[in-house]
Amino acid sequence: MAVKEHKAPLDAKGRRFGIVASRFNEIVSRRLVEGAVDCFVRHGGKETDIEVYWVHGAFELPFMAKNVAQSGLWDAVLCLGAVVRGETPHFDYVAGEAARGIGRVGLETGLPVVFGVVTADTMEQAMERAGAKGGNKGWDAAMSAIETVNMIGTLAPAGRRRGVKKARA
Ligand code: INI
Repeated sequence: MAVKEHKAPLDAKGRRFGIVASRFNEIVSRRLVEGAVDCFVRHGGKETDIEVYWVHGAFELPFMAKNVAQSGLWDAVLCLGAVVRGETPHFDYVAGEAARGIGRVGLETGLPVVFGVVTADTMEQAMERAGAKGGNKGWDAAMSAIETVNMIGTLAPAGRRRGVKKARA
């Protein structure tokens, strides 16, 4: 096949990530943050190039993520939290708004803004998805951010992409 494919290097060296995490179900969120930082460092990033902004709950993630993205300080923003159905009569609203809002922030700001929110039926399930062995959604979110940031780097300058001729000097 002659089609050119792009695969981004999974290298976090020199990158800066802002994490927005929710204090609601903090026991889960903390483990997600740890997973994300672990992934970032294992791929060449430095702990001093990652900072965490805590908000009340998952519903507040998109709002804070937008502000963090617009600060110009970060290459990507990770949104981490946990919404547990068993304890949340309005589970669908909180989880739905968080997912929709986080997606929108990425599109509006042009920065990779990744969804690392665990949605689970029980606290036990949520903890499993924030674990060390059986997978950690914070780790996955960091992987996705590293890959997306580096994929952006594979693009040609905007002028060339759109077929716009370079202005003569
Ligand atoms: N926020 C969460 O992050 N997880 C939850 O499980 C949850 N529950 O159970 O309600 C939750 N609620 C708070 C919500 O995110 C907002 O902070 C709150 O409604 C104020 O806007």
